[in-house]
Amino acid sequence: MKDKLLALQDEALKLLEQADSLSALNDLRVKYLGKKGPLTEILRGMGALSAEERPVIGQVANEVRSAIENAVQSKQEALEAAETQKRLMSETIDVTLPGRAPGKGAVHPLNKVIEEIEDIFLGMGFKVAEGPEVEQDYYNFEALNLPQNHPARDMQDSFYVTEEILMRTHTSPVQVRTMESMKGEVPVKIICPGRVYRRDDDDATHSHMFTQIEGLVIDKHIRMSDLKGTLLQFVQEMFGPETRIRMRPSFFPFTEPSAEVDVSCMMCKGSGCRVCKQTGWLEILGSGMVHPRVLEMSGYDPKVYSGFAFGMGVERIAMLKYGIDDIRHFYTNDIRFLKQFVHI
Ligand code: 2U9
Repeated sequence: MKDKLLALQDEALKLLEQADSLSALNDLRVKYLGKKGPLTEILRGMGALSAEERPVIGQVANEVRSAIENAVQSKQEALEAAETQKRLMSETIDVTLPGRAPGKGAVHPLNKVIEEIEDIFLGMGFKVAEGPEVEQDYYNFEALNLPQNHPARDMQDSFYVTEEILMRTHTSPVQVRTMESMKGEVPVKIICPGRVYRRDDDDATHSHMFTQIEGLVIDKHIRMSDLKGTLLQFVQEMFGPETRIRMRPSFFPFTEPSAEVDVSCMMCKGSGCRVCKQTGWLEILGSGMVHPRVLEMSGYDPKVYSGFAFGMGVERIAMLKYGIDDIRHFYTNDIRFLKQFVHI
């Protein structure tokens, strides 16, 4: 029986040595050490042995089992190491290959111009205020001296949501809300950037949605010269120190007196060109002294306080500054258009 066991050991160790994969190794393990294997069978048959033989054979059987188990274990480690080595070899990466750069995003040209305008006014002590795009009729019209049936409401055909709610037609309601929340405190010195909506037919220079920046200053002794000085400072920072402005009388229901503000053409410096239609001037701002009724309605006594206000269309300014010929470029997100403004 001892010889049988030793022969079994020799056979198993030889086959184990030749095993060339983990699955072949597992098959051998099951074959020699499994419940149905020859070793188990021999151990089961030990009951038939004499009392002297049993411990001797038992010990040999255990030694054979250990030898086979050890051989399986070391072969398994060797095969696993070989497999890891093979995988590492096939997975080598070339660290000298140039990397793939991820595409970089950039700020939209319209947002760049908004930020530029905000920075100029922040430098003059203004704060930025924002408000809802879906607005109440009161804040959009009523509080700005545009009562029901006022003819000026026809000037700005609007998108109504209900009879009382509409898409704001200008950012002026933000100023009204700010005045209301300041409860008569001064100074009010804010600019209000944001999207506005008007029922216009879209073309190269008109859009039913566009971006405005409006400003409002209220304090004691605010005069037209404060308005003019503020806007001159703004256009010189925006378009260059040689830029001039001129004011022409105009009308807005919320300002009195009102003025259109022209800037000297930044293309030809005022000598006349295609952009300024040979006039030397470009119309870019509306402005005026806040109407006493507007001050009063939002809690400021017009006998004590006065203020100025102005408004501009951001797309128009961006178009002039960068020579963009169609307002719709700002909204269609054509990557060929947007890429031209990555480095401005
Ligand atoms: C309050 C009081 C007064 C805001 C003003 C303008 C003149 C103006 C236009 C410029 C081009 C709009 O984008 S545009 O079409 N804006 O001409 N806006 S004064 O006046 C206000 C606002 C709020 C409480």
